[in-house]
Amino acid sequence: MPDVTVAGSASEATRNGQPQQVDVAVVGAGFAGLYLLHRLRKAGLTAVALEEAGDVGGTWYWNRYPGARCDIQTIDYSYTFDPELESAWKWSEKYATQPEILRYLGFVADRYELRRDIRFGTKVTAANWDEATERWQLATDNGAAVACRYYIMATGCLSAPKPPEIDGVKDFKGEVYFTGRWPHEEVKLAGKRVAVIGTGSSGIQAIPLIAEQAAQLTVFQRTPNFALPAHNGPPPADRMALLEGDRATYREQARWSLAGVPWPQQTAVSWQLSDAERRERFERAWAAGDLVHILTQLWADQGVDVDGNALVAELLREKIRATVMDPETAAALSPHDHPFGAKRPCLDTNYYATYNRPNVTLVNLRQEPIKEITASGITTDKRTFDIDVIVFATGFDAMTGAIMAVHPITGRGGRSLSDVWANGPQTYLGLTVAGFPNLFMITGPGSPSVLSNMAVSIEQHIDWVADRLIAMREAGFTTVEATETAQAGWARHMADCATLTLHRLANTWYTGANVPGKAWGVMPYTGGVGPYRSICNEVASRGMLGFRLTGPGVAEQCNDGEVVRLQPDVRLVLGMLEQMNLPPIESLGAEGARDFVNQFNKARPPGRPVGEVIDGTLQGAEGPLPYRLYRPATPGPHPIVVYFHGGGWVLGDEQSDDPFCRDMCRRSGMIFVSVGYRHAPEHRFPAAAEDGYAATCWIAEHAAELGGKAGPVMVAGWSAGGNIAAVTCQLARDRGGAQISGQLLVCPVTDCTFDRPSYNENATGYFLTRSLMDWFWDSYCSPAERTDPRVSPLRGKLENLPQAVVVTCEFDPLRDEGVAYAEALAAAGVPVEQLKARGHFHSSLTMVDVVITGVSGRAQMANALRRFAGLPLERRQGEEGAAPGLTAPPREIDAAAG
Ligand code: N01
Repeated sequence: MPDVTVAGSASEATRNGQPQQVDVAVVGAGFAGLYLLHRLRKAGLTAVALEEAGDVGGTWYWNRYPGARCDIQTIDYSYTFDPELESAWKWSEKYATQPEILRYLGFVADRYELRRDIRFGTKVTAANWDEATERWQLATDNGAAVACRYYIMATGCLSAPKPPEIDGVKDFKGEVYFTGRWPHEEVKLAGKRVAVIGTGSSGIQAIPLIAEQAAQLTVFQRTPNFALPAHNGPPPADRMALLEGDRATYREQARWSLAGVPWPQQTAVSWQLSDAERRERFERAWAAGDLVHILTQLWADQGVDVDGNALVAELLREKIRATVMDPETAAALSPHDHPFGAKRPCLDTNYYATYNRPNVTLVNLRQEPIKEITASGITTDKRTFDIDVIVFATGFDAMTGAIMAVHPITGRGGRSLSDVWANGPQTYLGLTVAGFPNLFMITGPGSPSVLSNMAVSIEQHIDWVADRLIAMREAGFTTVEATETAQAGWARHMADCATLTLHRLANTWYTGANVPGKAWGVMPYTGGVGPYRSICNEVASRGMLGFRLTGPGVAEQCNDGEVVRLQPDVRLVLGMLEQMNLPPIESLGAEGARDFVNQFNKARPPGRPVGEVIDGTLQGAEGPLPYRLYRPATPGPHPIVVYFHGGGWVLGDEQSDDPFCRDMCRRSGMIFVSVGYRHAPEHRFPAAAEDGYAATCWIAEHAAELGGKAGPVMVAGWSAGGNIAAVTCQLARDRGGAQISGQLLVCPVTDCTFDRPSYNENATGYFLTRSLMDWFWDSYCSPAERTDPRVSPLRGKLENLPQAVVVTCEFDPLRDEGVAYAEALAAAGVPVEQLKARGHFHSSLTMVDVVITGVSGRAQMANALRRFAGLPLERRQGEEGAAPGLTAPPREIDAAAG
């Protein structure tokens, strides 16, 4: 039962001078508010929506400027909760106009009789959590106050217009319009001198139509934006066929996609495609006129890699140059200051061609900033423009503006949301805020929202919230509140996701940079709609993880914790592996396991091109061994790194870490020689160790022949290869050569005991299991042999070893023995740097182009190698700063290392 069974009507409440009592108060009657009312009603909860506007529509009520349309195809930008609603409405265009979308929302409001629970012309002016009654008290500017158990902000992400921050706006005597608050009556621009300030989506949609009416249009542009033609018309036949062929599957795919529109995921990365293939894909995307298409269908690295992105950005600039006749104007319209997609790109109709009209002038504010607005026009620091009408298309205080417009929102202990968010929004799942019980935000900061098809994200949020309210009612809970731990964990996960994409490289409204004084940070969740949905589902299925629930007569429930501790791409990889339901590798036997690894490796993306790859043979401890050499494209001779692959002394070969070797060769500018050492169980201990040592000596002796620099070599290895690299350093010290200048040990095996905590914490679920390690050890050596430093280097003498970098991953059984080795090296006076990869698993750093969050870690490793070789350090754009999840070396280890 709802806790307040009688929903006092507003008029009744006003008459009594009492607040209107409801279970749920909703702010806003746009896309979100309407569906929310419908769902709450179906759940038997009493609700009222408070809406400042005179009718439903939200952003579509206010944004009536010429050219206003959606920029997600309308068949996708629709409600999907009711198949009958879907068949009752037909969109006339691929991208519907604002009036048609507003009609649709009116149609929905009528169909479900929603208006009777909406108080129009009513602004919520303050919201206060009353601890005594455990209810929110809302003040309004029109009619009765509202008291409710749950307070839900359905206020939209782009609904609080941003003031233009230009001196003199109030002095202007002509007409002034804001795209975000366009008048209902017709605005007559014919014969007038019009200025448009702002070239975001609103400006870009409005400018071509204003140019057709105005005598003279002057566009004041601060930052050029990427736009591509919408090619509007009827809904495209191919997408309609997909939808109508199997509507339920289409909608479900949208819900689990990255952006909320079903498109397949691209796997080919830019450098795997020829120029002609890339151009062909680009032209197809250009012709499609679809933002989601061009943002997701070109090549897999366009949104995550600066080089992959630069290719599409240049193709877009080429289109601008081809359309705009005046080269200076074309140059001014060409964006260079942000990666494509990092700032919201636009869909246009004749935007660039509009600048070829004789009545249109572009003013580049980067060259001549606006000094002031005067009574009769606009003055830059070079010229004065006489103007009759100014249109401000200057955007919004996005994501937080409309939430904070209700002020104050006071939570537990009288804390105000504006104080809590002073340094940027803090949320759990973008839905809730610690300290603000029973407050929900639909598509709030921290959720996919504006980086997705809003219709899909809105439905997901509302379904999740409504389902939780129903479950709470059934269990007798009356309050729900995010914990600080969960919220802090979400902030970390948000930051990890943001590091994956290029949004962090642009100053945009996504990051709050468009509003002076606003805290900077990527506000929407960049991890994708499908992953986000699975996380929300996980929170619910794990007993409302990260929430505290209370109620009269029921025991408090608080299942505290962080819902995502893995790096976002690691989570996806492990999820995919789990779905494959693979048999344990150790159950396959050595041959079966090798076949499996070979098949697995064949399916992964090939490594990046390097200058040259040569296969050869070198002399091992007891005979010839294969090697593969990777040479950088830069002029040599290069320093040499002897590399040992992973595989538990049983699996892999000199080619099995191919993408990693290529990547490290490119980044470090060094030759990598990957050694095919002998494997167990055919060749047991100490075959691999002795081969490692012999191969290192051979490579050092043949450095010049291999095209390398004479002098010391370096050694590197991953997993069991890290073990061989560490052992090789000890043997080289004890046997008088080869000369080794540094060792890079990535998740190395260093000791034979399984009793460190990481072996228990990460025993299963992270691919390298405890049981697999058991099998590896059994295959390689007998229990009696295991304490020999040639397989447990931690038990060896550690003084006078080459300087080292030891990399460990949080979710790896081998983590603690790696840390122990680094600490022991440091204690023995060896200079050592530790890199601890937070949220990563054993294979993270070698899964090049799959685990993208490993990039910065590899950049740091490459720099360490360069340091070993006495070369200057390298920095690439987009990889600066702290590595995602990689902490800097603990200072005490550095200090101990002297
Ligand atoms: O706002 P914006 P918008 N002096 O912030 C400039 C959605 N939307 O309303 O980039 C001079 O993008 C500012 O310059 P700069 C869509 O998600 C969707 O256009 O800050 N210029 C920028 O050029 C979109 O992204 C549709 O340097 C000033 C412009 O004003 C979001 O809403 C349609 C200035 C603002 O661009 C916002 O779009 C419309 C100043 N003081 C909007 N202040 C659809 O198609 C700001 N600018 C669905």
